[in-house]
Amino acid sequence: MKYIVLFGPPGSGKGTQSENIIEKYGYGHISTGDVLRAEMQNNTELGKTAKDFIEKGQLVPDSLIIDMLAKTLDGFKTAKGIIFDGFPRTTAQAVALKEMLKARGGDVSVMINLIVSEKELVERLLNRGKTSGRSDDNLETIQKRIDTYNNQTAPVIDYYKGEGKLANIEGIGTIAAIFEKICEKIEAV
Ligand code: B4P
Repeated sequence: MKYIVLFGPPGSGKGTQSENIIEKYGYGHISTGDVLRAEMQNNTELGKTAKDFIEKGQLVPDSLIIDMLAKTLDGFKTAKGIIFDGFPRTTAQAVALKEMLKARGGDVSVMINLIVSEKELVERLLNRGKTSGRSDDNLETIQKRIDTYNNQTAPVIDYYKGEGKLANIEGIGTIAAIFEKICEKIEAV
């Protein structure tokens, strides 16, 4: 089974490109952001806790995310591949993912890192905010999310570089052109 980590700052196109990957390859999809938003919508205990962090542009604590991911992963035993969208977001999450996959006899196949300038990220997210209804798509929270990414999430790049799994992709251009580059990386592993 291929395990693909789709990585990048907020607004880099992880969710957008995940949809294309699912359509072309039929892979299972785990988006920690989508799962958290569903929990928030259903007003569960996890959702209530997550809301406080998400609205401040902060990460939800590792222990909650890792638990949630382990449960979701069990639902994909027969998939040809799995895309991790928005996970891992800390080095501790990356280490936990390695352990979870090892227990299943697997490992991350490739980590695709979408590189997008901060100016473009802010523009995209403000634009998405006009229709998304997401409480974190406003200028103040977007800036905090980008800071959180730089401080806590960007170190994950070095982790996968060390594992020999890093594949950088320029994330600016048409969605179709970026998708083509992503496919090349997926098919190479
Ligand atoms: P996520 O749901 O993962 O969302 P994201 O990073 O904001 O967006 P993504 O990169 O998927 O952008 P998209 O494709 O939509 O996270 C939300 C929050 O949940 C986090 O801030 C955090 O608090 C919490 N969370 C999630 N996972 C966590 C974890 N593992 N640990 C702790 N906390 C966690 O693209 C954005 C916009 O750009 C769209 O409007 C799209 O149409 C547009 N776009 C995409 N590609 C484009 C292109 N090539 N050109 C022009 N526009 C493009």
